[in-house]
Amino acid sequence: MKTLDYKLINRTIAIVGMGATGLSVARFLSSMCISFQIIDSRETPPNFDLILKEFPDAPLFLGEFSMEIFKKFDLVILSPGVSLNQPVLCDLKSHGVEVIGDLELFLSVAKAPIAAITGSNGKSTVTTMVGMMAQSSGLDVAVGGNLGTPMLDLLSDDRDLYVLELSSFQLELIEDMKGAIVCLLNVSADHMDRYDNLKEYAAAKHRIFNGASVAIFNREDHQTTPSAAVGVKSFNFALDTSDKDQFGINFSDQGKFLSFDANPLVEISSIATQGKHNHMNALAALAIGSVIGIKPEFIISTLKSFKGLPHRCEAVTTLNDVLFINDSKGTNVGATLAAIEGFGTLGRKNLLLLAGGQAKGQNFDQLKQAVEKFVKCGVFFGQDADQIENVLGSKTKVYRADSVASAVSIAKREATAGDIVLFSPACASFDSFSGFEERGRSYQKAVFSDGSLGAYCAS
Ligand code: UMA
Ligand code: ADP
Repeated sequence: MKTLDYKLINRTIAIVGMGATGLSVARFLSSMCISFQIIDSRETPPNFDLILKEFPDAPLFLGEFSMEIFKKFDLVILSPGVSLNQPVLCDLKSHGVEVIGDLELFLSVAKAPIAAITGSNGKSTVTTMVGMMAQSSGLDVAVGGNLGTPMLDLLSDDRDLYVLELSSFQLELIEDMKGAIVCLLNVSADHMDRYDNLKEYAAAKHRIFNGASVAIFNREDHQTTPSAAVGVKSFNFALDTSDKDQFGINFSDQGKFLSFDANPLVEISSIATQGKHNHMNALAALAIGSVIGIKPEFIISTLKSFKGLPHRCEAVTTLNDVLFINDSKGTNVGATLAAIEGFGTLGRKNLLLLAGGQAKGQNFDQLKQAVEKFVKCGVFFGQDADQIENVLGSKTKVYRADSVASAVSIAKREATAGDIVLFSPACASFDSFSGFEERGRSYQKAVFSDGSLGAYCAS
C-alpha cells in the first residue's frame, strides 16, 4: 500500500452503516491502529455480532440518526446505501463535518493502477470481463466494489491492477479519481427514489471523470460524454462503424467485427455473450482492456469464452420449445428494455414479459413501444404491479400474479412453441426477496416445477 495520503490521524471518526462496506472500513482502520466509532440507524445492524466480536472497544450508536451524535465527529465515513439527503445527514457539511466514502480511502492507498466502471446497466458484466482479461494475461488483478467484495478488502501490495465497479452512491462521495482509467457505460433512470431527477443521478455518475487519466464513454448515449471542462483524454465506443481512435463495428468479407480504428479484432458471432447490449459491453471491455495495455490475444479469448454472469439474460431451459430467460438483475427500465429488444423477434410478438417488484420511483413509459412491438402478454407481480399495468396495459394483454411462481405458471399456460418467457422485472426485488439472486433462484425453481395457477386475467 502507498502511505495513506488521506488525513486520518487525530480525527474523531464515525463509520456510518454496518453492512459490507462499514465492516471493511472498520477492518481497514483497525489494521492501521486508528480508532473509530460506529453509527447505524437500525437497532440490530446486519453484522452486529461480528462487530461486537471484532471491535469490542468501538462505541456503537444504534437507532435513529441524531445531530447530537454526529456533532461529536469531524470525519464521517458513509456507506453507499446511506443517503446524504436524509434529515441530519444533509446538514453535516454545514456543521463542519467532513463526509467521505470507502472509495476516497481506497484511492488514497491503492498502489496499483485502477480501472473503474460505472453506468446504469452492464457494470457487473463489463467489470467481470475486464477482470478476466487481466487475469488471463497473467496480471495479479483484484475485482470488486459495488459488484460485491468491498474495495478496501481487495487491497494488497502484490496487486498489478484493480478493477472496480462503482455505483452512483459511491461516486457521490468522491471529488477526484486520482488518475484511474474510467468508463461510463450508459445513463438511464435508476434509483429515482434517491435522486430528485435524472440530471442529479447523471451528475453523480459523471463524477467518475474528475481527475481520471483516461475516460471511456458511449458515443451512442450523449449522457455519457464527459464535459469538455473535465479536460480528460478520452476514447469512445458504439455499435456503429468505428472511426479514427474509436471502438465500434466494421464489416469485412469475413463477417462483422468489433474493431478499433478500421482494424477488425473479434468476429461478433464468436463472442460468447449474446444480444446487442452485450456487444456494447464487449466493446466497452475491449476499450478498457486495450487502454490498460492488455494484449489483444487475452482480450479476444476472454470475449470468446465468457458466457455472462448468472441472472443476467441467462437461458434457464427450453420446455416444449419455449425458452425461459432469467434476467432477475434487470432491476430498472433500461435493463428490461435492452432485454426485450435483445430477445424480441421482428414481426412477431414472441415474448411473455414477467415484471414487477419495487419501482424505485421509475417511469415505465420508456417500455411502451418495445412492449407493443414484441410482447404477447405481460404478467405483473409485486408491490408496484398496478403502476406497471397502468402504463403498459394498453400495449399488451395483462395478467396479474401474486408471486413469481404463479407468474411462471401463467406464462407456461399462455406460451406456445417458439415463444420466449422473459423474466426481467424492471424493478428492485426487496418487496419479497433479499436481492436479485434470491428472486432469480425463485424463478428458476418455478420454471422447473409444475406450479399452480394463482392469478386472474386483468385485461
Ligand atoms: N444504513 C443505515 N441508515 C440508512 C441506510 C443504511 O444505518 O439510512 C445501514 C444499514 O442498517 C446497514 C448498512 O447501512 O447496516 C448497509 O450499508 P449499505 O446499504 O451501504 O450496504 P453494504 O452492505 O455496505 O453494501 C454496499 C452496496 N450497497 C448499496 O449501495 C445499497 C453494495 O451494492 C456493494 O456490493 C457493497 O457496498 C460493497 O461495495 C449492492 C447494491 O444494491 C449490490 N448496489 C446498488 C445497485 O447496484 O443498484 C447501488
Ligand atoms: P449492473 O451491474 O449495471 O446492474 P449487469 O451487468 O449486472 O449490470 O446487468 C444487469 C442487467 O442489465 C442485465 O440483466 C441486462 O438486462 C441489462 N444490461 C446489461 N448490459 C446492458 C447494457 N449495456 N445496456 C442496457 N442494459 C444492459
